[in-house]
Amino acid sequence: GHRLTWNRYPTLRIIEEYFNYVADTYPSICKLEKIGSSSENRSITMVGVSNGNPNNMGILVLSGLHAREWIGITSALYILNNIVTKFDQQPEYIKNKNWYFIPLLNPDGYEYSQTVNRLWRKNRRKFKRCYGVDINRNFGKDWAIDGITENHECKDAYAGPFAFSEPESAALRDVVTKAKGKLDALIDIHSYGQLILYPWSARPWHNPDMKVQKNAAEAMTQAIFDSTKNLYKSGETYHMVYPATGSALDWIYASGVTHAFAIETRDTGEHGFLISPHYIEPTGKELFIAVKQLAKVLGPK
Ligand code: 0X9
Ligand code: ZN
Repeated sequence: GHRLTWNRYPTLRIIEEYFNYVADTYPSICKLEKIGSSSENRSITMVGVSNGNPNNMGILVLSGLHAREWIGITSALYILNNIVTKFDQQPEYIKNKNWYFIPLLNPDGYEYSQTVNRLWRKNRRKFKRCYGVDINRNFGKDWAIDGITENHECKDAYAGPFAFSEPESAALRDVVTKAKGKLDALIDIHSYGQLILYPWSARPWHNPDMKVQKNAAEAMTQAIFDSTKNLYKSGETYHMVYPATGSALDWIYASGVTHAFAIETRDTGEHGFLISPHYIEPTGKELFIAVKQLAKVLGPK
């Protein structure tokens, strides 16, 4: 069994227990892979979900880069749970995909946010004066190009000493590199703002696939609105949010994943990171609607 419920935010232990549960209970479609170890030596886990069809396209569902964004992590778990436990009832465009779920890339930060400082954002790398690198500034596309995030280990958006200096970003890099050519889409789930974002994050100009992404993002916001009447907006990260260097989104897109999105979940700021567990289920539901819409847009290869 497992103790994951949608009534409260899970502890790290409950998340790990849940990973083992799905792998043990659905062995014909689910596989766990340890993709790395954090600086405090916790496992970073990927759950692969596939029916083994050799023509499947690949979708990476990522979350928990930022420790305090708990509702993003539960949303990824909600999507995973719905696909796996109701696999036979899913439409063909869901079943015929290779799903790569990494619901918690930053286990050290999450544990620290759960037990010590609710608003912790970074990992827990120890430096001389302070702790932590912002994993979503540590990737090797436009790393630290603003020249601000460098060399400030006490800042909340510290980019790290060099690109991929952190075990969490290096683990994700290796997964994407290894899956090369088999990954077609990324959803990197964050909170908050109700936004569906596409590259670039660090540059003010359009990326070459912007029209394709814009259409898919608008289909996702429309699908959410149609079934929940909740409003998400879409656009390029740089313009919709603020410039963000070295993001996972930009690096994964630049490495060949055309349909690359970051989603900022509920809410729009009323409770922000401190959103009540009452919203775990409705937020999970609308994220699942977005992911289903994307899988539908991708179609079969
Ligand atoms: O600052 C960030 O990394 C993101 N916002 S957050 O509040 N979740 O920290 C920027 C928006 C998302 N952009 C990318 N993922 N590139
Ligand atoms: Zn975030």
